[in-house]
Amino acid sequence: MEMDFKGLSRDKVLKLLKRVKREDLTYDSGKILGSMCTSPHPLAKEVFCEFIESNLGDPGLFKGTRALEKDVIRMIGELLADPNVVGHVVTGGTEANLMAMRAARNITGLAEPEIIVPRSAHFSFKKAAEILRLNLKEAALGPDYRVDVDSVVELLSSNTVAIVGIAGTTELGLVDPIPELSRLCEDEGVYLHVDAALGGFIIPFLKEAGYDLPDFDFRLDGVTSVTIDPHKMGLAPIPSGCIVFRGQEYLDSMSIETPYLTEKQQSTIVGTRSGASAAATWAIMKYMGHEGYIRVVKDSMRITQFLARELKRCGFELVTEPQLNIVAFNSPDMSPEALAYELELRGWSVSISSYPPAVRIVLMPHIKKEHVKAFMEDLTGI
Ligand code: 0PR
Repeated sequence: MEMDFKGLSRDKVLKLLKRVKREDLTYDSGKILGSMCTSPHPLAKEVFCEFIESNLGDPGLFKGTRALEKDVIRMIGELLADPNVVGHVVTGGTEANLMAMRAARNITGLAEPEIIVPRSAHFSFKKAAEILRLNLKEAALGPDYRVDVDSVVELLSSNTVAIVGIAGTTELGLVDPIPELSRLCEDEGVYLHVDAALGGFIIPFLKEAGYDLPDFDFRLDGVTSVTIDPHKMGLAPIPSGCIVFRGQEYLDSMSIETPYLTEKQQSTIVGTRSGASAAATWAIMKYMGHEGYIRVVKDSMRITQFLARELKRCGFELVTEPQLNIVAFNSPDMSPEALAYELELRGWSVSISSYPPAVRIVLMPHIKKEHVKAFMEDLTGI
């Protein structure tokens, strides 16, 4: 559609949009089974609109919002066992991982920097490697699809600027052996970044609820930085990711002078950036409290276990027992692609994992038991 010379009426614009929006899937329908995002909480949406004009790229103009961002980072730090962390509310896990790799590279200042990431790492590390000119080395996974620490040791060299561990892998939702990686990084004096984009708003609350999960955060002395995304299980609106570092020197290592702005240094990749996300994230964290998030993650795990049990009962094979809220499975007589295609014809949007190939279901809070039952009916029908 071209832009008209004379503007349309408000009603006309909204009517046109309504028609287009019908083509979008909605989380409420329960049909989105392959997404790590979900409907933001209504309070978070309200606060987001309230702060819509706030720009954290020029924080001196928005001192209130800047204070909210600092509060969010402190709350995230407390969740990750170090309230003194420094960091920012950024656009999501990709920008957070990019900032971590940039800090690791800058602080070591090596001429031919290399990073070691698990084979299961999110593709944002490939973007980081390309943009920052890092040599990316992929560590093998063990038979349990978690990173094989021996393989990390083999790849380690005098050019290594960072090792990455994942707390909640994108495809299978598994937690790497972060305590072992932390010991290794302490011994070798190497930067350890933990990508907890998914797991960061899940693992601490499941642990509080009594689940047995490994440490992945600043309790471990070797951990230097953590990515954690409120716009996944944190129920915040997109875009909201957080990057936190153990000390100010990491932010300083990548700060750029911004002479004519109200704050003279900037470490984020993005310049003009949403203050609305920081405010909405603040609001939802204060509103939910530990108790609220514990309820959300326990509910998601209950639905995850229900789906896993149903799949096994109906003869499907799970790739692994789910550790967080992702179930990956295969049918004994159909490829994941063929199955995903048949499911799509019935309105279900699932995704397919690459290693190993399987149908992958992410059980976010918009997926209720009745959706899983309806899904199982269609699946067994196929
Ligand atoms: N780290 C991990 C472990 C991730 O899983 C993801 C995203 C990122 C980093 C990057 O985060 P941003 O996408 O916020 O930059 N994982 C999901 C994925 O790629 C993102 C996603 C969300 C995909 C919703 C689809 C979707 O509908 O699968």
